[in-house]
Amino acid sequence: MTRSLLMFAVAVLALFAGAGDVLAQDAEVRGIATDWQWGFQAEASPIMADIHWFYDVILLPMMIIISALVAGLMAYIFIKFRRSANPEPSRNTHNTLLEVLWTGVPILILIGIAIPSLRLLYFEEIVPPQAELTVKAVGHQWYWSYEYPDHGVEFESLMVDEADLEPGQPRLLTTDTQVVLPAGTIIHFLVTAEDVIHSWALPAAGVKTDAVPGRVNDFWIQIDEPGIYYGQCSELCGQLHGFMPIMVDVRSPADFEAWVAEQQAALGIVPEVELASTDQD
Ligand SMILES: [Cu+2]
Repeated sequence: MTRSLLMFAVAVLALFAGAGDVLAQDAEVRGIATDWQWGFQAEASPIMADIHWFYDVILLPMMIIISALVAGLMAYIFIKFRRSANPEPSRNTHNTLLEVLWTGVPILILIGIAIPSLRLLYFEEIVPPQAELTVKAVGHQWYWSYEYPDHGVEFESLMVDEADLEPGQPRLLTTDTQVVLPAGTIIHFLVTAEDVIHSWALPAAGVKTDAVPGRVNDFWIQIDEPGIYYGQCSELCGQLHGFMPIMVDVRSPADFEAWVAEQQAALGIVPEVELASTDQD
């Protein structure tokens, strides 16, 4: 008996070890939904870490307790006060203590949710002053374009058709150019739209912001691990709404600088640093 239990444990461990190998091979893709996924994508930013905490520690336990309490009370009532066991029903219509309790307790529960919820909203909303880089996303029917005003870089990002995908590239999520961001850096992200309302969303980073024509919304994002993160337009924006994905490529700061230089060279932009040194000569 003990031996078969041991064998079972070893088999389960081997299964997990095997799953670990698969994950290790795909380590560069971090922000994507997986088969049989429960709950949120793994957190990739301080904001998503706080969202996880709010859900796992505050909301989910409360929901479980309330659901169990209500289900338990109903089961108790069904059994205790069924017609055969309780042929003469009570004529009571008021009970002051009970009424104060069932008003007061939900108010306390809501306050208990509101305090951490507002704290989280402020944390998401207020862009830290240490933001080192500004990136602007513009929604179009039906693709995104990006601008890096600090570097003069801008480009469009269109979905890759299913027929043109390379092995390992997910369908409906892969784009021809990627939003390249430096890892571990606080980035001020601006979002707007050219035609109709879109929404720029990246689940692993816990950000989703409407892109509204004539208005600039903003948020902050900080992703610590280099890798590929996927998102989608999250506002019904027309016929091809489902075909304007977001693909973010997070690289080390040095690789990001190299990418910027590459883009600037392709666009024929002289980097500001060089201009400054020419001025000094
Ligand atoms: Cu859209």
